[in-house]
Amino acid sequence: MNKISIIGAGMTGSTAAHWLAERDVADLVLVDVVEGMPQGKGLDLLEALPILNNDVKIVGTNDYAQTKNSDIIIITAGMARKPGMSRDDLLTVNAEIVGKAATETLKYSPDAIYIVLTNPLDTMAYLTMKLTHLPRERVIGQAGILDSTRMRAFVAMETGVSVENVHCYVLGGHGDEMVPLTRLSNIAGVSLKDYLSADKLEAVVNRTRKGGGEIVNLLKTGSAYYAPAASVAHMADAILKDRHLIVPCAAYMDGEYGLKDMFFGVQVQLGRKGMERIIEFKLDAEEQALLEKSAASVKETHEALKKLVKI
Ligand code: TXD
Repeated sequence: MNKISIIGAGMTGSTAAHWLAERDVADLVLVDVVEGMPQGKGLDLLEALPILNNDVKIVGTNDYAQTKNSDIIIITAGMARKPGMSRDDLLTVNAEIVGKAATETLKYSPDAIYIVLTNPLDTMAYLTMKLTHLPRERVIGQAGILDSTRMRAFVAMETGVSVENVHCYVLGGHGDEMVPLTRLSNIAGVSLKDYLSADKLEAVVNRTRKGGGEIVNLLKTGSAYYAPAASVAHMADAILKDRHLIVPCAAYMDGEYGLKDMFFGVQVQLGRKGMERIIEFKLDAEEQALLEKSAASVKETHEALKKLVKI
């Protein structure tokens, strides 16, 4: 059986375990610093499995040794955003937590593929790759699937069309400057630009960009976790089943779209080796300019990190 270890058994980590247990693809280990909590959540989830007719093993622990020989390490450890807090405010505190999670797990699972969720996402994925010295195929950030599924949900709500017919692509950094590609996004092959009025399209784009904040403001304590966790489960499933699935994820840029030495949301193909390749869209000048603006803001956070940590 495959093995996935999830570091951080908070809302997103434990919900990812829930979605993954339902998919029946791997044994699961939940790791957290809080004593008893990952054990309790793991046991609770395990006790649900007879109802699902599912024999995966689920363990909660405070001990990294239990993550030994994981195929995938998912990092969700860290602080969530509070109302009024930007993702970048989280940088200092989360860099320390993610750095430890990455280096500790690598000792026990030198062959694992890393999926990072902790915010600021692009920069935490960058930190993970720099600290572990893994090739870029094996460190991926989760953000684009989430931003795109949110956009798909909003378009489906707006048009009354099935979500199955709605295909949306959100590239760029996981922040307010993310780039929902309205020309390339489509409903059953018809560009959103042709399907929706300019006003409605703008409203969908704005709501997508602020999708995380909308949930934060409603919840008041903590941030979104159902859709983020479903997104990471989708990635892990595609990797373990070697599906060669093309989805937007944060990947290490080595010249794509003219960007270098940074993590950024692009279309990637996921398979058993991790990030198998990056697929570049042919962007028009306006789209490329938006992407570059988003890249500049991600780079700024990367630079802030480099002042804090020697990488
Ligand atoms: O799409 C995305 N990338 C995101 C990212 C979507 C949702 C959440 N996103 C980010 O993930 C969020 O901004 C945070 O940075 C993390 C975790 O969010 P979550 O909502 O799950 O926060 P919780 O519920 O507070 O859980 C965090 C857990 C909590 O149980 C802590 O005890 C634990 O992390 N934690 C640690 N675990 C292991 N090791 C260490 N050092 C540690 N420190 C805290």
